[in-house]
Amino acid sequence: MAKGPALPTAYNVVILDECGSTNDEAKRLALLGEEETPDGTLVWAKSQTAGRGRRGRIWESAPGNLFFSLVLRPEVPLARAAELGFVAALALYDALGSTIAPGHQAYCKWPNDVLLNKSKVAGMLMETSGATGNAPAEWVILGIGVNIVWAPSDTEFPATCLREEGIEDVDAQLMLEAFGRHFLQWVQRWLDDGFDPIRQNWLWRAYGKGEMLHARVGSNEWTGTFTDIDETGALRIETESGTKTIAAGDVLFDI
Ligand code: BT5
Repeated sequence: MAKGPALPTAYNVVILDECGSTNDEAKRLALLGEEETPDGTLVWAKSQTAGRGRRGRIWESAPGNLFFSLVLRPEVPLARAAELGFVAALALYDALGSTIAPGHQAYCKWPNDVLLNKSKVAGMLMETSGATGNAPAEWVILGIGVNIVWAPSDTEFPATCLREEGIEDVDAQLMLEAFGRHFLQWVQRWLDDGFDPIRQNWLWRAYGKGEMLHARVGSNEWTGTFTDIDETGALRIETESGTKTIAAGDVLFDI
């Protein structure tokens, strides 16, 4: 039998040879309830045939890349669930830093992408159960894709993979193991000290701080200087007509 990933026991790992979307599989399991699918259930698929991005977009998924979804059951109001995206982005950043040789530059890009040498190497899709207000989330699913061996060439924001950057000795399993370790550390920091240290650490690794960006929300677009993220993780930009705070959207840079 092939050896599974060496992940801390906090994870309950489900390995699939193939699935449509690991987020859909994780959601199906989450709905079975906490006993069957506890906090920390991690669905890893070796290949994914219907990978999804945010807002119904497609996540192009080639075998050899990493696709997994974590089922989390944090005891925080649903409104704070978005903070977990920043926690996971820090873990991904550190997973890259701890597996690849020096000489590459990683960044966090708002809201939850991770860049390698200025191109998108990882994306994240977070989905939550429907409760609102101060009720705790029933479940939060964090779906993560990391391009290891292949990246699309026709994306609006440039994409890359480890192989394209000349990194040959890191595969999907090694990246998953590194993520698993770092995520536990960052989650603990979040549980102990709240969002502020996460926010500050994320900002320190952020792509394009102090630069002009274009933020798109539906059919609206704002241009301004990226100055900050607020205490909820919303993007802050300085536009000609003042400060604009954007809770969800897409950003493009001129740099
Ligand atoms: C994301 O969406 O970046 C979220 C990606 C989440 C993928 C994981 S894989 C495991 C889990 N199961 C799933 O079904 N999904 C999650 P967004 O920010 O909306 O970016 C999507 C856009 O990125 C697309 O419209 C393309 O322009 C571009 N794109 C598509 N595939 C890509 C890839 N492999 N690498 C880089 N960019 C890609």
